Amino acid sequence: MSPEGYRLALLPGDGIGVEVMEQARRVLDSVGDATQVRWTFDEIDCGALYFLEHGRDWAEGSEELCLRADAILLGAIGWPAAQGRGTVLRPDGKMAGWSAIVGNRINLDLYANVRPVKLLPGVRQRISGRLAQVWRPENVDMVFIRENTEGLYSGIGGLLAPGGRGEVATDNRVITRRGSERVIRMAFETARARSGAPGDGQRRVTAVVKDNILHGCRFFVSVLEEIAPEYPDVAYEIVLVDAFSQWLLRNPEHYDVVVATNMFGDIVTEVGAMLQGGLGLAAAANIGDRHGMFEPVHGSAPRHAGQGRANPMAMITATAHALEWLGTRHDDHRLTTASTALRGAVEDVLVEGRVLTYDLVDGRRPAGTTEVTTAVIERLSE
Ligand code: GGG
Repeated sequence: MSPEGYRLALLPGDGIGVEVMEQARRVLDSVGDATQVRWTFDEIDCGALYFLEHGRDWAEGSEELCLRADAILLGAIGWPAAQGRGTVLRPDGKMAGWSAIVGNRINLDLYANVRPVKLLPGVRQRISGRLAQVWRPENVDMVFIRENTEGLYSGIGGLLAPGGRGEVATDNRVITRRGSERVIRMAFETARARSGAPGDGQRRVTAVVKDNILHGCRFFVSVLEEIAPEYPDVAYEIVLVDAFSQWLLRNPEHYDVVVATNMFGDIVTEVGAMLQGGLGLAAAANIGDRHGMFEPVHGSAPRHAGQGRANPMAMITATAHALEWLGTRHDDHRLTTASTALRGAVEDVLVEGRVLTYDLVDGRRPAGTTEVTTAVIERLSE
């Protein structure tokens, strides 16, 4: 923090990322007015569409702006390739806009991707395309901690002998002791610190792996088994990712803190997002020891982009997480209080159920992105 307040790097990215980032900025302005906290925004154009225009992920100096920011907000990165399937790629085979998302995670050592999954009051899950009328599990309240800098997303690999009959594509999976230890430790610490408890009242860390097949997973499990005895008050279990995917839907109340390597974490957290009412509500925090980057779990949603209909609540909740993280880091109660108030304002709008985007209503006119944010800001200022 500088004497002028907090410096935030805003990375809107592509598609609806740009639309929801505008809403985050409105919310931050409102928090600033209410708390006298001063923000300095560095808004950085980036993403796949930026790449198509400029031949690079973002302008020179953007990496430094992220490095010096007190916190980073990210919208969404990625855009479909013009030739149909797949995403726009850079010449090195990485997704266009990579620097802003995976690059930032690696460069800023944002080693944990923390994704809370909580079914909030007033929210129904969408099943077979319709909002559920009957089934509503109680007490869906868990946190996923996904290793964020290595695994299958470390960017090591490529296409060998392209064009020939001997073509081989490889993606190397990197699992290190350091990378594993720090997310596993964070999982146990989170389980210990969390308020509320899973259905059976037992604090628990669930490790999601495929250790019957993969060396990296066996190693991850062995690291967990070394660390677990330091937390005798927290139970732990090791589950195979395939079995976990069905149990998560069958018995979501069982789960408390779930820890996973990078790609498994990416996939199972989207199942988690459905349990909390969809991607419009799911937020993620990329956390390291010195930096934090906060984003909605959803992507750029090209089908919905430019129509002003995207749900801004995931971005707003990510912003609340950023306020909480900043406030805790700088011992600034104005921000932790604002974070709680912001989460409360989102819940109020959900419970009231009048101003909701298309993903949360059936059979009546949905509200737009801006209207929902206005409703949240109004509750915030009450
Ligand atoms: N806001 C999430 C987002 O932009 N996702 C795009 C994406 O491809 N993410 C990969 C990842 O989260 O590892």
